[in-house]
Amino acid sequence: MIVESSSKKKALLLVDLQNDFCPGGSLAIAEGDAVIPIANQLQSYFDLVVASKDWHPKNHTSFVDLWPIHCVQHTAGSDFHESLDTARIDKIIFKGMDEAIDSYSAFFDNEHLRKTELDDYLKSENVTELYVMGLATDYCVKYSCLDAVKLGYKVYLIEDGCRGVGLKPNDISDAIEEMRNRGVIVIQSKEIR
Ligand code: VGL
Ligand code: ZN
Repeated sequence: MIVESSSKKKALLLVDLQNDFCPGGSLAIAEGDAVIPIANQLQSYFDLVVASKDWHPKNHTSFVDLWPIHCVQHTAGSDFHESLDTARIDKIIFKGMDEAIDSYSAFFDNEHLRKTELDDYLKSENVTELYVMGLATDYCVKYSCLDAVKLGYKVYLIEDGCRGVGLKPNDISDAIEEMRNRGVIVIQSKEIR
């Protein structure tokens, strides 16, 4: 007998739940900290919990004219939010370390030149379903979800577990629509039990 389904795992990906993206941080996202209790509450429903960290060198290219200085390696701004329960996190994925290339997705840099450990790690753990939440909806969450679909995962976006930057008024709703159009299943945290 082939017991295939029992080996398929579900993972929760917590995207960039770091101080600089929360109120008081240098790239503060409105209500960014409101998703932390959701992250804490959901972790026990998953076989694996993975968290990404935006992890920039201090001379990162994105600080030149795109973003304020944020998530510099080994600074308080790049730490996880203090209320985040980190005890169940199985793996931390660092991204954005190349001075010259930004990395919104937790899987690849923005030029798709380098892969992080995330895909190999999830595949080695037989993860087939990836549930994604975090910061920011219209950047790192979106690109992580789109890459995950391309890499063959069944991808769920936990909508209320995300907050966005919203440089333009429609950016957040457009991001959700784009994810949905590319096969991401949009759900609410209360549907996970
Ligand atoms: C992010 C802008 C710059 C994100 C990271 O985590 O969504 N956004 N760096
Ligand atoms: Zn960044």
